[in-house]
Amino acid sequence: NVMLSWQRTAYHFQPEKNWMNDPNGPLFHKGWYHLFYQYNQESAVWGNITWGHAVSRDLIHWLHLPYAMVPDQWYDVNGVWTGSATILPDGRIMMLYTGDTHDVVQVQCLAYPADLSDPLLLKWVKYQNNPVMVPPPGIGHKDFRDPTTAWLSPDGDKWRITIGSKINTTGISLVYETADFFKYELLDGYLHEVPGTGMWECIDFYPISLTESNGLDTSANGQGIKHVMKVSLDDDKNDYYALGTYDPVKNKWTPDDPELDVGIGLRYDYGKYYASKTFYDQNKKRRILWGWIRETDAEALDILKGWASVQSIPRTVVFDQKTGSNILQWPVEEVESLRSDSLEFNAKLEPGSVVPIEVDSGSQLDIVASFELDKETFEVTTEADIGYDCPTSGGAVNRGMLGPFGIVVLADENLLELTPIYFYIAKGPHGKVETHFCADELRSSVAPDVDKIVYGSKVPVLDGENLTIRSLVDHSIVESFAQGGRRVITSRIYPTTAIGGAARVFLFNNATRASVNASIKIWKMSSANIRPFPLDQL
Ligand code: DQQ
Repeated sequence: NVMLSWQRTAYHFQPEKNWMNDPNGPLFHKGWYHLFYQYNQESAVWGNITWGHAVSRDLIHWLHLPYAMVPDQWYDVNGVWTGSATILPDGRIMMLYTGDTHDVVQVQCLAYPADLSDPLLLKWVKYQNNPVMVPPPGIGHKDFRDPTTAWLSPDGDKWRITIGSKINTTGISLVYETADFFKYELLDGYLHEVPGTGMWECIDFYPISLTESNGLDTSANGQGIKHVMKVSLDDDKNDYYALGTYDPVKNKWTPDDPELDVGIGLRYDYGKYYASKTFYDQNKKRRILWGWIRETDAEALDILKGWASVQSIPRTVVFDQKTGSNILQWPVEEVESLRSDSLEFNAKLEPGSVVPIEVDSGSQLDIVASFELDKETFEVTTEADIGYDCPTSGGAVNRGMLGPFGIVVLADENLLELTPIYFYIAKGPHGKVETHFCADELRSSVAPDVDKIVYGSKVPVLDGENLTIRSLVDHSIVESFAQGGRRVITSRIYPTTAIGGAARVFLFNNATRASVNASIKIWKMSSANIRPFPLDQL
């Protein structure tokens, strides 16, 4: 067990023990950020789902609080499942969540704080007439869950929410309208549907500004606004999103690009990341995204180590005005308060080079790296080899003309364990030069029974842009952002020797032809202060 204890993260949110999954009902209230989460009080596997609760002033340092809700009513005794908060104009907070009933039916329930003047919102009241929504005709009793934050209907006197479901293998989003959060009416039709995508879990639906860098309240709509729709696909356990337009009169959302429709196109994260949820932070006028980072080892190992899962560092979400076709995700600025002792390094990386960088706490780092093809290489980009796909192209050992090159993190001195995060430039099927962003976990651990996969996707790169990576390294988690957050890959890895002070960082260029000018800046990251609730307060 000692061998596994160092896997715990230093600045990612984790309960002290046991199982955690989806983030629930994030909100800002009276100076505190609140995070609720799916939690098993009893063990390190999924079950007995309760709402864990923690608060923070800055989204980085946390105070654990007593459970917000436990499965103690007929309508949620099989689990207090995922839900979302809505803050009403008069300051009231409405929390809608899914209850799994005593006879295993998914129903929607309402809860609210007992005392709004309490900044910690310690006590939650379940509405006496719960459930407030039950599966409508034609919807499976086990296919009706995860209500969203509400937004105002066009006439402004009612609220709408959407809930994921499926009909056969078509993923659908049902929309309900309510005036008071107690009584709900199912609207005709679906907000959206996509054949073949299966059950839609944890839908998120929110406006995004095309011109401003601030976030928008969930009810915003009109000129200069698009709507993001995100679904968590139960069938493949990934979070997919698409940009589109919301017509509140027709109650329809239409994707900008039908070929990149929700569930078949872009992902929030090409690594391990699921059941995510945004909220509008009225404190700093930004939209913040939370996501659940799952384990990728055997369940028996989770039981052995006594805990499972981590929450991502919260990310701000904005529209990418440069490409116009994706969002940008970026770690909240507060995470930079953990930075210290920076070092900078520049090097020309010739084909086949691996350059060690001297860091003394390689398991807790914030890394920013930038790569530029050397001028004479740039001239031959049109000769790049054809065809590349991170997951199937063999990882960082597979050499091509113009890739891979990038950084290596959580590596031991002898490179027995290492996780390369890299770019690879290749021509696509139509001869166009494309850039791929990958994370190679094939050699991330010598341990058996852990997933060893190469993750990644193509990333848009505009003329004149360098290739950039930001990686947050935290013991067994690496969150990597390419091109300012156009693509993200979260790695959940299990090194056994590349741990603590022994973890190293390298720059590498494994291309056969490209010379790359690299510059890297690395900060040491302090541990966040994540404290238990003081017992004398109970
Ligand atoms: N997790 C919850 C469900 C949700 C799923 C149950 C997604 O409400 O659909 O723990 O991970």
